[in-house]
Amino acid sequence: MTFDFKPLDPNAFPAEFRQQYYELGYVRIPGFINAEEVSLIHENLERLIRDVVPGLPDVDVFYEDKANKDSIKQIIRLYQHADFFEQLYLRSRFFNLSEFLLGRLVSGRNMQYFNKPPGTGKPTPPHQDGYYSKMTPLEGMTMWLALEDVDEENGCVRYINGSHKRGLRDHGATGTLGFSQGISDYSDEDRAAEVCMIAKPGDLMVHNALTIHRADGNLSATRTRKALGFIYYSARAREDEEAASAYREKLTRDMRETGKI
Ligand SMILES: O=C(O)CCC(=O)C(=O)O
Repeated sequence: MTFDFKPLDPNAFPAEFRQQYYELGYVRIPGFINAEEVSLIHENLERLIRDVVPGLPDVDVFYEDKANKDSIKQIIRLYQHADFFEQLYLRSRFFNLSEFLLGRLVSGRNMQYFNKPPGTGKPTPPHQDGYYSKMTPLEGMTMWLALEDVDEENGCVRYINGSHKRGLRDHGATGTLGFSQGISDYSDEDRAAEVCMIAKPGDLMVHNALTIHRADGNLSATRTRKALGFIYYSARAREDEEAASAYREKLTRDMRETGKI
């Protein structure tokens, strides 16, 4: 079994994808990859977790409980740890879709594995990815690929329609490993406006870097909640290197001091 990495012709994507992305701040694409491709991703993840993850630095893999190696919640820079994921990220129809949606040349910024282990998977605080990125202009997106059934019980991603049109909100410290900053004044009104992205394996959600989103913890005692995140920015966007490296250093220091990594 192989993954058909061949990028699709951008003209093969329907115009509605772009329209939804611009209007709502996200587009939901059921069945973006098929069941065989999902299985292949699972196989490659299992191999990576078995063979590569034990040797990764503590800033590239986060655990809900660092004493329990089965409690992985995030693997950062996935594409740097295995050729399969590099290809999936940078030479595939995911990359191609990002250029179609942005209408510009893009470059990859990060690819991550997200899990919420059963019972212990913590909530993802409300945030805007653009706050973390320190990029200008903020022409970016995250693709969130469900690798399992995702619903209210195991922590679906919740978006606020149109929130990408209202700029960056204030963020403050959350104490959550992997999502250290969250919207400080998240209100009942915000909660009432959320839309839960129930998903099946292979479904893709693509959100704008300004779209407000969050997820609950995993309340299930048995089900995991595995997903991949693909982050792309326009090729002309630049990182404020000073701000980004000060932010990363502080983050790493805080995570070490609080025993999270
Ligand atoms: O997986 C999650 O709970 C949240 C992921 C997320 O915030 C993102 O992909 O930007």
